[in-house]
Amino acid sequence: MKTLALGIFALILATASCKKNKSAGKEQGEQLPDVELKTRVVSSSLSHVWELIYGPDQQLWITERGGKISRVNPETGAVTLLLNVPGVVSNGEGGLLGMAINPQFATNPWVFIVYNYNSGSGYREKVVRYTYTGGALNSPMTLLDMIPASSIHNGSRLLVTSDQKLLITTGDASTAGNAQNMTSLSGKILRINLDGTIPSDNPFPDSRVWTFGHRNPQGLVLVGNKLYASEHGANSDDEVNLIVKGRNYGWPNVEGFCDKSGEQAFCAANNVVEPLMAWTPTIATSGLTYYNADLIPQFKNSLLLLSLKGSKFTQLKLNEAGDKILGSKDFFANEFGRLRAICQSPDGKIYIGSSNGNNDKIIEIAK
Ligand SMILES: [Ca+2]
Ligand SMILES: [Ca+2]
Repeated sequence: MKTLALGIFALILATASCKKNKSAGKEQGEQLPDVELKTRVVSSSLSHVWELIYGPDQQLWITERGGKISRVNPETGAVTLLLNVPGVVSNGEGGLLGMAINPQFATNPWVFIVYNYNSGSGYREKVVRYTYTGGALNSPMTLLDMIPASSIHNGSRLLVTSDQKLLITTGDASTAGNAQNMTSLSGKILRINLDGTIPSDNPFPDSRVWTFGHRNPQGLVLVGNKLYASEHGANSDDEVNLIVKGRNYGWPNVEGFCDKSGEQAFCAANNVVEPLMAWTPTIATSGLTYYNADLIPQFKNSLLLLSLKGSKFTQLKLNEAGDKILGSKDFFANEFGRLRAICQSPDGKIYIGSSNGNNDKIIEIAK
């Protein structure tokens, strides 16, 4: 009798543990092993580092939300101001936000930025292309303007693909319903040509929309032909998504997975894509990159994700196919405050930028 009772008890324990692991696997992933990392403060006394790019000139190119674009020497930390972008209006989370450099910089030295401004009809967002000549940013050309903006939820991560298209994330600009409105530029991932025109192979005719149903995506990275984005949830469900052309990502009808009864009906009717991973409580997911360098072997084939509220750096190990997150591991929790911008050098060093608003830093991470 005693043996039977013990056996049943063990079975219950095993079932409970199995269930727990399954749920943890879906929401947070399995715990990955720890990695010893070295950090070095490259620069400090910055303010809200929003974008950080390892440039073709081996310098770090950064934006600060107040309006400055600078180049930072990754060895000495010396900061050289390139441009105080005219017309930038900082309001809450708005200001000078994302930046991208043309991967074909030697042919066309274009630098793309996205920022908030005051239009005649209110606070808006625009995407502008500059040309880097003679050590300066010249010839601004507006590619897209009048994107709805707000003091919150302005999206604004930029990415130029190898086939010379510009991807732009936009937030819902605090009008949640616009994320499902195909005529609004809000709550979308947009795709345009590098002169601002609409590519002929976009999923919806004469539309810049690539995907929709996003709340506030602030991380974007392309790995081969797979595009990943991070986005902020409301009171639950921050997400990392695999972005598929023309698809609906659910907001505001669906938060995170299609797991509530109202959500399930909407998901079935609208072919909603569920996230690869969701975080509740929220951590305010932001900058996202992909790591596959030899310098830190444990990070190979991983997404690296920063968070603002979570104030940490999270490794998300991908499966071989890149369509599942196998596990996660947090680093630097509360060590540098809110973290938003991330990039890496060709030799595998990682750079992150903080966004506290006071004495913000660029930190180099190596092994
Ligand atoms: Ca979603
Ligand atoms: Ca849900």
